[in-house]
Amino acid sequence: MSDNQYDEDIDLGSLSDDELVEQMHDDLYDGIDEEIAEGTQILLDRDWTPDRVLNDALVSGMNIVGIDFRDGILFVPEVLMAANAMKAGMAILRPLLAETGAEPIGKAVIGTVKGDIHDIGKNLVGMMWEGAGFEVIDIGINNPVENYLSALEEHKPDILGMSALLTTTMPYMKVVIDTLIEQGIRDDYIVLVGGAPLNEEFGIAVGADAYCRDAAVAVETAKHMISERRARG
Ligand code: B1M
Repeated sequence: MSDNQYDEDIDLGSLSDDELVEQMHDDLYDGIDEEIAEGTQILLDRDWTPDRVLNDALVSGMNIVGIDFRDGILFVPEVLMAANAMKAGMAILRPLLAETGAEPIGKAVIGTVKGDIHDIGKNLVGMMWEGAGFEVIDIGINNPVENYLSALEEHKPDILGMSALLTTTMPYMKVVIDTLIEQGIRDDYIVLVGGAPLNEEFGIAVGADAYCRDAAVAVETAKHMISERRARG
């Protein structure tokens, strides 16, 4: 999106607020983590509140990345770099946000199912959720149902996310959801599933609330389902 040769000469501190935010959107898109960290600090030094920096400079920039990822303009390596740049800004904001009591928009537990060690897609979904303002607890790979249950018990999230990349491991999602049903806690959570071999019919068949084709859809779906659930009371 931006011209890196030109960017090298930019003194971020000399930009107006609007120009700096626009530059940070470009830096997120280009995955330049040092500039995101510097821009974040400059906005804070200009008395921006942490949640304004998060929403106006970082989350809105990440939305642009998410849209271009969904539309096939950006690919996984670029999105991982953008997510890492986002994390550089988040690392500065996280303690300040906690201090000011700004609430995350929701909480999510995510993990790859038992027998499956693929984690790139799961990590991307977790990062994009974080970028959208969710608190994310990533329980890693190769998770038996007991791991999901203990993470749900401990963290009490709004959302349970499961990832599977193998046709041999994706049926395990049903084992997890059936166990939630048996324990009478299925409706306490929004269950979202994803991974390359899955599809919408599979999501319905295993009893998930939704199948998410990619990380951008996972963000849209999580936001939409949380606000629907809260509106219902
Ligand atoms: Co594996 N592997 N692999 N592999 N691997 C696949 C999945 C495979 C399709 C390759 C192939 O044969 N063409 C194939 C599966 C075939 C099948 O089941 N039908 C396969 C196989 C067979 C295997 C092994 C069995 C190989 C072997 O050992 N003989 C083995 C299994 C290991 C195991 O898990 N037990 C294996 C191992 C590995 C590596 C370790 C080498 C490595 C994983 C490294 C890692 O993850 N750290 C690996 C890789 C890299 C792949 C491919 C090439 C790439 C996967 C990937 O990261 N994609 C993959 C081929 C492919 O998919 N093209 C392949 C990028 C990632 C961003 O996309 O994960 O789809 P994806 O995530 C997307 C969406 O799916 C969605 O959003 C993400 C971002 O947009 N999404 C979610 C994912 N999870 C979500 C969760 C959500 C929501 C959305 O929750 C709400």
